[in-house]
Amino acid sequence: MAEIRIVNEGAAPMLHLRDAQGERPLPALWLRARSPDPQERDEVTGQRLSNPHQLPEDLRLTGAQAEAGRIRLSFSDGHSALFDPQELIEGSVLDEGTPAPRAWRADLSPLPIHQWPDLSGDAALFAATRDLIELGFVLIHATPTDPKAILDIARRFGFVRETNFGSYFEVYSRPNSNDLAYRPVALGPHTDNPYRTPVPGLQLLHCLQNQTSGGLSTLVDSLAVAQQLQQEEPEGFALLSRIPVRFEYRDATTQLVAVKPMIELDGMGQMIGVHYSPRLDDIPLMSDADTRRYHRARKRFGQLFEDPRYELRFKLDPGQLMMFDNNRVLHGRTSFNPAEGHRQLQGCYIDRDGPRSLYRVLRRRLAAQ
Ligand SMILES: O=C(O)CCC(=O)C(=O)O
Repeated sequence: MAEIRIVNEGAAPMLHLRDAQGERPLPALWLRARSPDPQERDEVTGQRLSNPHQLPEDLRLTGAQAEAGRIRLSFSDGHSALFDPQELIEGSVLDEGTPAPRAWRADLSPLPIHQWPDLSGDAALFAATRDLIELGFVLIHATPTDPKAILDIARRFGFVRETNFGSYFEVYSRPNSNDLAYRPVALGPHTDNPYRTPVPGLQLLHCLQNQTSGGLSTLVDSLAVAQQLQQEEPEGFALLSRIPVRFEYRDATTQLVAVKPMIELDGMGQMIGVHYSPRLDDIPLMSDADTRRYHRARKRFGQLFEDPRYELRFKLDPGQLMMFDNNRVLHGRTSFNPAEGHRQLQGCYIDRDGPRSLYRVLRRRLAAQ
């Protein structure tokens, strides 16, 4: 359990944080920038009214006293305010306030299936957003199969991201279409639209008709696959997260190009996501030896993505929808025979931050009840 302690070392008062990492002093500049004083923060938005870079570099704490569960801090620039120790503890972690991802494989059980009629209630919607954030996908059953219902479902979770394909797109087999997704061929595991900046955050695929025996949907968690790759071949993982690749899409009216590594890491080396679409990527010109090294790494990555130990495979029936984090969970489908009957899906994208915002709002609302 973390705590804040006032420590008086000689004349210079200090505030210490003690948590799982040990005990350490809280810097005066860090504290002063967090001042909750109404002169410093707008009371409605909580946003800061001044620029912290204008604080003097030699700022010091000149006073620290406990006052009815809070702490009055005074600073060498003359500022003084009451601080809530709990807020300081919470602010000591740069946490997004959402659950950590849970990597999964083919044996994931139970599947995160939610019923559309239930999702008008806060508790069920909260459970669905939590699954979406932790597992990177949810399945929603009992949805209406009328065209454009997908937009209502998308809007329950966030804001629809319109693209050159429109606010939603149709996935059914048609000759001479502008994407292989619109032919009856199998689609290996991939992320959508790596050629965009930013890449669409979440994808919804909604089944309106499926009279074929093939066309099974597949999902693979790149987090589990990347963990395995990093363990087996740390150099291969490093190459895929360092070497940029060129992704391109073009048709008569659009030409989209983005250059980025297949594995995207944040500043702290944690995986943000993957961009993986072997029908769209071009690797850079490198030496023969580096090309072979890169080839080995991407080959192993691809083998793991296609390894049945990582893949969920199921049939989407009419009224069923899958929603997944397009930067984390790869999707695909098996081939199908259009002569067996119709297979019609609709797809759309929403930004990745929508369900995360919804999760925080619902958590607040449910806690207040
Ligand atoms: O037809 C499907 O089930 C999936 C289509 C697909 O992968 C896509 O539109 O990106």
